[in-house]
Parts: sequence; C-alpha cells; structure tokens
Amino acid sequence: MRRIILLVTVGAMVVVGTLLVVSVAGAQKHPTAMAHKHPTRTVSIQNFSFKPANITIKRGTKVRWINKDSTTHTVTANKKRSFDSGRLGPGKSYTHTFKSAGKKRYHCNIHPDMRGSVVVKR
Ligand SMILES: [Cu+2]
Repeated sequence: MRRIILLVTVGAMVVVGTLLVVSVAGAQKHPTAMAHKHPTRTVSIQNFSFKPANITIKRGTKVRWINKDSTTHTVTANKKRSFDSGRLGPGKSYTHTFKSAGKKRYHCNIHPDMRGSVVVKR
C-alpha cells in the first residue's frame, strides 16, 4: 500500500513538473515570437525624398513613414488603392502593413518626383 502511494506521488510530481517546464518555456518564447511577427520598418520623408527610397521586407511587416519636412507630402501606391496615406502634414506619420508579396512602387501625389519602393518577400 505504501508503495502504491509513493508511486502515485512520484507520478503526480512528474506531471506537475512537466506542465511547469512547458508553461515557463511558453512564457519565455512569447515576447520574442511577437517581436518577430510584427516588426516595423521606418522610412523618413526628408528634403523631398523617401529615406531609404527602396526597402526590402518580409510579408507581414509594418512600414512607418514619418514626414520630417516642413511641407505636406503623401505616400501613395502607384497601383491605385494598394495603400495611400492621404495628405501627411509635417511631423505626421503613416503606417501600412504589407500582406502580399511583390514590388510595391509608390510616390508623393504632391511632388511626383518623389518615388520609392517596397519589395515584399514571402
Ligand atoms: Cu511630397
């Protein structure tokens, strides 16, 4: 009888121990996994140009454009309705998450000489 109690006790400890290790490992894994799943790239709008003008990102990456000029600009996809910031005043920013792969060219609607591209990889 004592032997059975001992076996049950040891068995319960193993189960609890395993659950603890699994939950700790899961908790530690989480923040890193989140950071990798939702990275953000920043593009500055400065001196009437996008910096850097051409970037390559992974699908699901957020790109944030920050207007550092004292003039209003836009971040507008060449292909209509793909993405468009609308009028972005000085100091304002615009964020877009790229969900499909491919080369996305964009420009500023107010200053068409301003061009950039985002290459989205799978
Ligand atoms: Cu502009």
